Amino acid sequence: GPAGPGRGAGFGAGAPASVVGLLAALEGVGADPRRGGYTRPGFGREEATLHEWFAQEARARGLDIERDRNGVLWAWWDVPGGSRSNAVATGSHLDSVPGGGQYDGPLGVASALAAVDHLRLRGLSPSRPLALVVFPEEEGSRFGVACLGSRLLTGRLDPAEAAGLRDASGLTLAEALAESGLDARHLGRDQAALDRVACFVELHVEQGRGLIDRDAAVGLGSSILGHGRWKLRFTGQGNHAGTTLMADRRDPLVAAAGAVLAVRDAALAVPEARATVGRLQPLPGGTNVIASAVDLWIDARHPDDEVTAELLGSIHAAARAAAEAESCEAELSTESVSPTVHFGHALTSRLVGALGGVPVLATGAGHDAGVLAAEIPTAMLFVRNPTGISHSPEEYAADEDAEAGAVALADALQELLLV
Ligand code: HGY
Ligand code: MN
Ligand code: MN
Ligand code: MN
Repeated sequence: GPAGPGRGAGFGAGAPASVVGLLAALEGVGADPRRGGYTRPGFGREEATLHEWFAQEARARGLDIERDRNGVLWAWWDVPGGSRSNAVATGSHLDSVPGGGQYDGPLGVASALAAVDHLRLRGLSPSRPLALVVFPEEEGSRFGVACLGSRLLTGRLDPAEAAGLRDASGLTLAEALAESGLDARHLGRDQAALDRVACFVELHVEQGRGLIDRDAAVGLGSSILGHGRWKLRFTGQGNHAGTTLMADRRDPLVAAAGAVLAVRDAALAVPEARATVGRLQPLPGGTNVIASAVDLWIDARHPDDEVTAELLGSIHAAARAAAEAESCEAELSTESVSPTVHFGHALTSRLVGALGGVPVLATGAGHDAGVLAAEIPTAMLFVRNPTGISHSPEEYAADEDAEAGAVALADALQELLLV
């Protein structure tokens, strides 16, 4: 059978690794001196460093590491002499948004490693295998598609289209994969990988105030808010800032400014809707240059996917009007859309029991668990974030809550592994 507890970071002999100790090992990787926080784009060299850290911690626990054709990492605690089927899986991601927090993603991965230590110390000998899973590029910060790794694994994205996705520097996904020894021609739905897994649990730092309001350290997820991303490109006439009279201008940045306010107003008009422009890129971006084009990206979310579609309709109409007012053009394209997900009641209610009755709450953030939910019974565990802030260096989980989360994950996995 697998070796005893490994020698992971923050790890005394015979004690489970502390989640905080494991996270400390990632400290500094992708640290962002300009904005604070961490910038850890998916795929490519940066994420390979993070995945190598995970592989070392997994091997230190005697887990058998494999990387599938889409770059998803699987670390197996096999049943001695058993096959890799009917497995319980748990995990999350290690990439981040630009200037992101320390917990979004890594907390789920570190807690999975610590949960293995807890289960070993409890003397658990599972009757079915456990797989720790790390999904690449969950944030879609590099290639624009949210949950890119889990979408590729489940075939939710055409592999040829994916291979051609480019990051801001022009690097294609195919080139990024090649940097870490993967071949883009093998991308695509991996039925064999999916067939081995019977259920999936993702632990994640809460990215809202639900657990603060309930005064609870840990909770389970009920649903994931549907969300999508669209790109708006405004084109006008690039020109000289000094020689071009105001009346002679076709300034796409002025049109884009109108669109940003229209996005906010459209969401305000629809109860429960959220819409954000967090990224706007004037081209060429010179102080004394009237932009020739402007790209901006919209993140819009609503519990009802049809309402989200209508919301985008009104945003598109407003963008065209803003463009017309400046004699510019506007073009909208879809980057990725994720429908609202309601987690299966059976698995979640079983875990509510196993955890002694924790709150069950909705999340407004997307997760790989949301993509997998279309394939297998899936549940989410949330750990309190006393700031309620995420996708920001201010994202936080208190040490004792992080450790409580790992214990809760161990309890959930024990419940599932012993049948
Ligand atoms: O964008 C999201 O909702 C997730 O944090 N990736
Ligand atoms: Mn995130
Ligand atoms: Mn996340
Ligand atoms: Mn000049």
